[in-house]
Amino acid sequence: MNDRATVPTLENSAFFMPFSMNRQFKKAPRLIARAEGMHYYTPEGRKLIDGTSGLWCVNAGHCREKIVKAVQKQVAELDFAPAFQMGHPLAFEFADRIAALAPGDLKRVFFTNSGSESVDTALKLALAYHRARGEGHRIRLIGRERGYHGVNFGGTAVGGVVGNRKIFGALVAGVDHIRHTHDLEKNAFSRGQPKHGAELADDLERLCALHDASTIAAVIVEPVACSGGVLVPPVGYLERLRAICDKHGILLIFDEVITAWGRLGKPFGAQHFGVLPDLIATAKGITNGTVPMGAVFMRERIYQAFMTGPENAIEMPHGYTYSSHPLACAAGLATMQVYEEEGLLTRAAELWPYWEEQAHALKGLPNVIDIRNIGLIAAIELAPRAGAPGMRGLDAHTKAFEKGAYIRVAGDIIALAPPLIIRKEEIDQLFEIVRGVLKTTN
Ligand code: PXG
Ligand code: PLP
Repeated sequence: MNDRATVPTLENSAFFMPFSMNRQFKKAPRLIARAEGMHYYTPEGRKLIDGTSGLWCVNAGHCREKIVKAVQKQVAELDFAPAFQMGHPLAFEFADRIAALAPGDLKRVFFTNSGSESVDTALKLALAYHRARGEGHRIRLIGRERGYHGVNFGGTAVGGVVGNRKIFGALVAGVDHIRHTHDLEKNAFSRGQPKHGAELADDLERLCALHDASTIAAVIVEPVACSGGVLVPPVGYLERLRAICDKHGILLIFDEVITAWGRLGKPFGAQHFGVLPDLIATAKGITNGTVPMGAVFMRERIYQAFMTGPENAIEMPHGYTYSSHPLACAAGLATMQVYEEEGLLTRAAELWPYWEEQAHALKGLPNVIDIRNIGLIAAIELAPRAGAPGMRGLDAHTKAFEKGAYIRVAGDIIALAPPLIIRKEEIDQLFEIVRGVLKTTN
């Protein structure tokens, strides 16, 4: 036996890292050991500004005392409680607390443990809702090109990032996609919502004509497609999608796993855009990323459609062992308290103009072909290297880590979405590092 087989090292570690370049990483790891507020710290103690809120989830900043304490207290008091045919008080309290923040009559809440589970739950609710009302012929689910809806089968199927789909077979039957909204020729360097492209929503009419609208159960879109490269919806686009869904009796699902919990300056993206969907999938910032949790919000008529049979029947044969986990509910309640006390769910609206200015000041740096922004999100799109798409983005990611910033890249697109507690000086620092990265990335 050689030493490598018996002595575990990072390079031969058992850990199959998710969405990662395993072999490359294990040879040259980028480890994080500790976090506080706006920053991560490496094991050697190097400080990194967190430019993407972990994975778009740590909206109140890291290791917030109130949330830490709430989780510590909860784990010692009630570690786990079954949620099927049983309950614990925090689950009801937390559902009511977040329902109060939700738009319109999206006041009923189904708990999950992640964005992927929220998406698949929303899709199942949509199908079951139509069936409960005698429209079981509505079996199709429509996503959008470049959309990201997590990694479970339903979400992968409605998702539109080719690389995330192509190796997983036929996925789910009855799925189709509308066109994405990215159009650099017309909309490059837009500030906020781009002007051109509302008519791209009419692509849904094409699918209604092709499949017949009566076969379509739901359309799912991210109000802002974040993972797929920060694609901001054109002015009027979401309104038009809503109108087409209404015309044909199709449910509209907003996947707000990233856009909810203050990212666009309102609790939910739907409130920022003034468009009311029928279901909203959330996760991430719901617990500030501390304990895994997701939640699906639905309109009253959807909930009521399930409350019609005999009272001694299970209305929704769906749920997870860890739905409404006590630690997640405790973390979530403390998170909402921090959001409220510090005004974080509306802070992105205040920072927006400054954030926008600093982001667009990068125009003119080498290889920058677009800069776009909305709420406390910005993307810098780089021209791909000839024959090596994604490599320039990867270099930028590594260089940023060396220069003191943690950022995400999607191919050659740098995505920034820092914790909502960020101060103006820290916005300057973050963009200064990105500027240095762009100047030295050829
Ligand atoms: N829907 C949307 C819109 C998301 O952004 C999911 C569903 C899935 O959530 P879970 O919790 O199952 O991962 C997401 C997740 C990135 C990045 O850097 C984005 C996500 C996850 C990891 C990385 O773009 N989004
Ligand atoms: N697989 C098996 C064998 C199970 O017993 C369960 C849950 O009881 C699951 C999968 C689903 O796990 P979860 O509820 O954590 O999603």
